[in-house]
Amino acid sequence: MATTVILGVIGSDAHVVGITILERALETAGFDVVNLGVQTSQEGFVEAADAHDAEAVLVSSLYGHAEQDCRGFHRKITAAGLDVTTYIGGNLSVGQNDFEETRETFREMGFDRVFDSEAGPEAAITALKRDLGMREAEAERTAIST
Ligand code: B12
Repeated sequence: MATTVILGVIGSDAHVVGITILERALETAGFDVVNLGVQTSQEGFVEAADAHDAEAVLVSSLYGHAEQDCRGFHRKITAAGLDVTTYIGGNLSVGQNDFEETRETFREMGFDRVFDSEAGPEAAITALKRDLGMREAEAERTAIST
């Protein structure tokens, strides 16, 4: 069985191009992707992760309000009894902040990994394979057989 990952853009954010590219790349790499699309609520991510028994939740945010949109997100994940790996990526703050500060902020909020907008799909795929303990061959076999 392929590994299921939930993908979506959080809050009121409507930037769709990034997650479309991520979705295709993740599928090509052998993941089962549930793409929730843009303007997804925290509850939407949590419910989808639960319903699909997902191993990872990938949150995208481009418009600069990620911190506000993600407040309390990990409390909801814990309250739902989920054990999922969480990543966030995109344009996570307004303006030209030092990204290390931004990374620290989102790590403290509970995200396992924080990616800047320079990080393409490959970075997420490599990290997922490492964090979920998947062997590359396993993911490739799945991609070929589906
Ligand atoms: C196109 C665009 C729009 C379009 C969106 C159309 C659509 N439906 O997608 C429109 C015109 C609607 C729009 C609106 C707005 N936008 Co706009 N938009 C852009 C623009 C020019 C390109 C975005 C894009 O498609 N990039 C191409 C994709 C491939 O790249 P990406 O989105 O960065 O995604 C990649 C990575 O970031 C990464 N990634 C993304 N998410 C994740 C998640 C994970 C887990 C991982 C690992 C990686 C990852 O992987 C992706 C694929 O490689 C950017 C500027 C820019 N050059 O980035 C501004 C930009 C994102 N927009 C911006 C703003 C401010 C807005 C508005 C608030 C403007 C306004 N005042 O109305 C609104 C918000 C509306 C809303 N509700 O979302 C700002 C955000 C500023 C900030 N964060 O500090 C930007 C950066 C422009 C700027 N320089 O000011 N926008």
